[in-house]
Amino acid sequence: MRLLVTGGAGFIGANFVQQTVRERPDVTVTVLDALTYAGDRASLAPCAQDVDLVVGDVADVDLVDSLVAGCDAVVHLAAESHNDNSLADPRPFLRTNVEGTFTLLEAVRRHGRRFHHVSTDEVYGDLPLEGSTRFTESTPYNPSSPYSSTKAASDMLVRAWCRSYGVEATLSNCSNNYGPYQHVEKFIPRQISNLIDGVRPKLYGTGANVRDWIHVEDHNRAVWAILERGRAGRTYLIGADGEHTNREVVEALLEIFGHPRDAYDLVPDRPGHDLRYAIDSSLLREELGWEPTYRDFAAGLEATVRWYQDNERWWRPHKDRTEQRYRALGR
Ligand code: NAD
Ligand code: TDX
Repeated sequence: MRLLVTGGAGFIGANFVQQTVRERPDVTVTVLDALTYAGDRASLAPCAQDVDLVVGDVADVDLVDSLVAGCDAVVHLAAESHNDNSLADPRPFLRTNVEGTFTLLEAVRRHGRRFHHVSTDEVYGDLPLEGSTRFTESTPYNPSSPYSSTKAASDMLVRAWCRSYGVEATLSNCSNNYGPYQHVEKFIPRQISNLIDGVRPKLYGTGANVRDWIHVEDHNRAVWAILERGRAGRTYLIGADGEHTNREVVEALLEIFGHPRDAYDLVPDRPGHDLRYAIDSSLLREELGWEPTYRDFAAGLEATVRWYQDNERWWRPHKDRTEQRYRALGR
């Protein structure tokens, strides 16, 4: 199989490509990535010999057409992915997430290729902090931020291209990922790199918001299960029952570093901050037999801390600029 992976130099994409090269020698991988501030060639270093990296934009019609023509299937991960950035400047989110997905859909329609669209649980909005309701495939869309609204728009395009043009596409909406190669702007790597630098972790608001954490390798195994065995036109929710308040995550990190559990700072909240996400992944488990392998969040977190300690050369070049941006936001 000749696979085109968009966004393959980002966090989830680089893990997906590395895993694919390791576990599936029959698959040839081409990556299309614009290498924005979030993409890093170094994330593909362990498999650089086996992967063709094309530096370019998913909204570039001619480039996308020629790459799609030369592949059997596309896994689409390229996106502007950070909520805080989307609040500061939404424009790139429209271009990459909406126009980029449209450009890919038109190309797979022309060439009759299989398409998998990687999306987020944030398209469903948020859930109350109290209670045990969870998102399912039939929860109505209700996005809150510029980021999640552009992801919701891209999901709608995929659904419409399936129904109206018969494009053979699947969608997945996953909860918060953690693991190696995640940009230091995101919650867990920001706090780990702060702790390595002797800086106290920063919690938005009161730290009571809940996220449903899944290890990036479990997400990527689910994407492969859907690519191989998922039904065209279907949406699958991906989640590993990993709900924790942000405060609990920071306390666990402080414990790993041997600091008092309350050695964090509360900083001004994110505008429109979604309260709680939680995924019901029964469909994926029952229909495709997927199960997470990282069941112990504390152990997964500790392994992630070790990775950041051992790979400072990978994240250090991004740290100062990221913290400058947060300082400007007062966070
Ligand atoms: P990321 O920001 O780490 O990586 C995004 C990649 O896309 C980068 O390599 C970047 O260079 C590339 N890119 C951006 N704009 C591009 C463009 N116009 N053309 C080509 N490449 C471009 O993001 P991530 O966390 O790896 O997320 C990957 C996908 O998974 C996104 O679609 C995101 O919405 C989705 N997702 C992420 C999470 C999460 O917790 N991180 C959870 C669910 C879904
Ligand atoms: O310094 C921080 N302190 C803090 O309390 C940062 C950066 C974040 N937070 C909070 C905000 C969220 O409640 O931590 C939680 C996680 O924040 P992010 O890492 O920014 O993730 P989130 O906004 O939940 O979105 C993530 O999950 C869904 C990804 O960035 C998206 O791409 C994905 O779609």
